[in-house]
Amino acid sequence: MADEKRLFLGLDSSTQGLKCTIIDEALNTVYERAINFDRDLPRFGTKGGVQADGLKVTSPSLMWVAALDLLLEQMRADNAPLALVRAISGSGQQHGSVWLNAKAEGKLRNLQADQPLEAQLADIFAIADSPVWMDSSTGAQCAARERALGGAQAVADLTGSRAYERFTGNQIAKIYENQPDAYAATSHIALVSSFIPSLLIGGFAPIDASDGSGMNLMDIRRKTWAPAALDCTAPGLAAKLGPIVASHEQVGTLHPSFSQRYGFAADVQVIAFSGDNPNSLAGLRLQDPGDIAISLGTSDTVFGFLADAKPSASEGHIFANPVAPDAYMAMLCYKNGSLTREFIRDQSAGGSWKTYAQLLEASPVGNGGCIGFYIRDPEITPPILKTGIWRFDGEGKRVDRFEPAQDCRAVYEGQFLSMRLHGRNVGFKPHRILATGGASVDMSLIRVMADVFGAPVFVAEKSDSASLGAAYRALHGWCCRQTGAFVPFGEILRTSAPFKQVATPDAAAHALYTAMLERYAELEAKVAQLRRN
Ligand code: XUL
Repeated sequence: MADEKRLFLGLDSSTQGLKCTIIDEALNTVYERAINFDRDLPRFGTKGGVQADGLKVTSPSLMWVAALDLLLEQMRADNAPLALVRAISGSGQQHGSVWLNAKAEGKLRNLQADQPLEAQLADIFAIADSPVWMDSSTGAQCAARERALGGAQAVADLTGSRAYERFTGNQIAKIYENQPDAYAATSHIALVSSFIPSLLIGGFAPIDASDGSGMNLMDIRRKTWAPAALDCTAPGLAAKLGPIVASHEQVGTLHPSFSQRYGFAADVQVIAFSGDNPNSLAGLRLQDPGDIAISLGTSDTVFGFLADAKPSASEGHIFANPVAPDAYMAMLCYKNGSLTREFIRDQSAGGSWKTYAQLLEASPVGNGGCIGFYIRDPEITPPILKTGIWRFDGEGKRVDRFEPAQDCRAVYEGQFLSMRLHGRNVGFKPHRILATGGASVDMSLIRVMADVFGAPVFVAEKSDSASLGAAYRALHGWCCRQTGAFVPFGEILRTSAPFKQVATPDAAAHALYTAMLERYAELEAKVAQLRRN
């Protein structure tokens, strides 16, 4: 058995679906499969994987259980090499919370191989719908918790971020206030990233430090729950949250029912799962503070490796680093990502990306000074709750309309100018950008990215860095376990192929964007003011 192939499985539970990637020790992908919640599990009635009701956005918790059943069935039907999997890790959409009742622990422990998980676990939830990261309904709790903890900067210094609506501590405070009975009936609060491994190990898996950083509850330097943050949230919270572990740690062994039902080996290690953005940092192999990644998806995120943490009350997040326990990562998150780009494509380019690219090509770099803010969903960076479109001409005068080409260019340029502006404030000094996510195949978008930042852009061969990063982390955690000591993540990556460069910045275009940046900042501040109206 010693020379038998060893495989590592990464699962990615994103907003829209569940995906798996299996790699070998040389980091080759040997199997992939994905399911989409809306398409493959229509009985849960989600749109984009969620149920939205104004500022409140949730997903049915049981849908994630059903998704795991379905994905595993499909893997079995494909004859995926499950028997060779040595370790599993995973990604979850960040911040979402799963509320488990008193029955949950026993039901998880006693999982049976002859039934799907969904049939066994339908009644383990104290709250059926999990608040997810798109929820912005906790403004009152954010304000109250910031007051209790000494202000926004104090919360950022303690937890890595000021209080954000989607961060789990604020969500928990809201549930405690509005549904005290449900709170009392909750034995355990999991993140999406600790819930999926809980299903796998048949018990409550701990939260990892990197995803734990997205809760406004963890002391970002000590990587333990911050007592003051717990105290101003809800009573008895520490017991409901359980411990925090480093991201490379093993959280348990795969429950025997999975071996019986799907043919996994008997001793598969389950390594702590983490958030999708931390896993993307692993999947994109960011190890140098000059590297940043821009992930273009439903939400756009910008993140990079940082040696030290300088949390800011005005923008961005500092998380514990998922592959280097003493380091950090910084991240900016935008809610108006692909859906907003698609909205302008539909409005101004007849629904065609090809027409969009032609319109972009035909319009001048810098858009003749026209700048637009397209807030289709309440924005996170900078915080703008009031949705709307604000267009300014070259003189800074607000106008009602742009030409279609101006709208197309204004969306792309505005998104990257914002990332450059706010990225500078969290300490990014990019020499190299890795683009990832669905929209990273759009070369006209990538061109604008390279020119705005004045840095070359690379793409990973595969655009799903969260799932791949989870598989890398399964291998990493397994290696740490095998050697009995922390193994630097770079050693795991030694055999990885270099990323492909897809854009070189144009110096003249970059100079133009640099000149435009301060005007962009002023207009953005003006638009952000409207939040108070
Ligand atoms: C990050 C965030 C989103 C989700 C998307 O803070 O809220 O990027 O992680 O899954």
